[in-house]
Amino acid sequence: MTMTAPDVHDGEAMFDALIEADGRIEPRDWMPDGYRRTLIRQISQHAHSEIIGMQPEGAWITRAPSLARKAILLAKVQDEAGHGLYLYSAAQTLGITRDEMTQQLVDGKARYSSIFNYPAPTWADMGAIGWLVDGAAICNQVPLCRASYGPYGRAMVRICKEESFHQRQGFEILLTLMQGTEAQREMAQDAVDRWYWPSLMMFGPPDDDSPNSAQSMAWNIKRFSNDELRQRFVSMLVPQAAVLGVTLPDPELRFDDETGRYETGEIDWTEFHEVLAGRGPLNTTRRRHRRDAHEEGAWVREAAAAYALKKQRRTAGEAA
Ligand code: BYC
Repeated sequence: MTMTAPDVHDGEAMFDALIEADGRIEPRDWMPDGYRRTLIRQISQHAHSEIIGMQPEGAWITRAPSLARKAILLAKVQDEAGHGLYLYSAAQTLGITRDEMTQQLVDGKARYSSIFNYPAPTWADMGAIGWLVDGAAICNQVPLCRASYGPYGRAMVRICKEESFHQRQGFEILLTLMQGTEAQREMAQDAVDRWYWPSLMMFGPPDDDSPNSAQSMAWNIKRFSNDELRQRFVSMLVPQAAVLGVTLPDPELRFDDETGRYETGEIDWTEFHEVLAGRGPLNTTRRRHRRDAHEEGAWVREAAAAYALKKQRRTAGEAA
């Protein structure tokens, strides 16, 4: 029997059929180069966002107002490290190494979410980050559990469960502050005022200015457009803001009975593009901090690699 090499066209037909049937693509399956590149871009950016996203909250662990608050915040930041690791692992199945991705981040060649370039000067920022930033993350990420690439979709399932705990802890911080003194209520409102608009920008540019959306939706990576998800997020926020007693800082925000949608004021896309271009309030600080931590942690990676090698040799010696 003669064996023939698998034909690229068979792989392509199989890929197309799987996408058409809303099936899952796995690491060893044939996939178009563009699909692989898109996933590496999105998953690595997502991983970097989780890792850089640890910084604003990490800085509050020692300043949390009680032991219980400290333990909760610590657990949340550890979850984010875990999310980064699942996502780096998912991206590695596509043929890029973790070292390459980290290098791209510290060299300023890789993106991470715009939201993490803003400062977190008060304890209320921990509440606003949880409520708004993790809230936006859930809206964006729940549909990603159904992303066509298996390792990404599966990683997202656990991430989303943890994100929903994060969102609730942020809501609870704000609720406690809003039931406190006048100064605490002002601090909560101020944090909401600062994080609201940047959280809307997390969903990416408007649909008519989103170069990647159409192809990513055709490949079942993205399930909804940037504007659709932003709209879902605003619909979720309005009743929650009423329970909290905070005002969303958009005087033009209103529900349109005809379209059944919330209309928001104009988002400042110039600010978004400035942040993406590296000129946000804290881009340099965030990236420098990550680079320093990477350099200072080199000895830990070397020690772990030496230990793994020693263990491997010992096991091989025992087996011989
Ligand atoms: N920030 O064509 P588009 C978290 C870029 S972490 C920066 O619409 P796409 C958390 C975009 O990359 C959650 N860049 O792109 C962690 C593209 O540039 P390139 C993070 C942005 O990919 C710790 C260009 O703009 N979540 O929750 O179809 C503590 C054009 O955009 C942003 C994810 O990463 C932005 N906001 O859609 C607390 C979700 N928006 O790459 C919380 C996964 C757009 O062509 N990612 N750009 O140079 C996605 O769902 C999609 O990548 C996006 C963008 C919706 C973000």
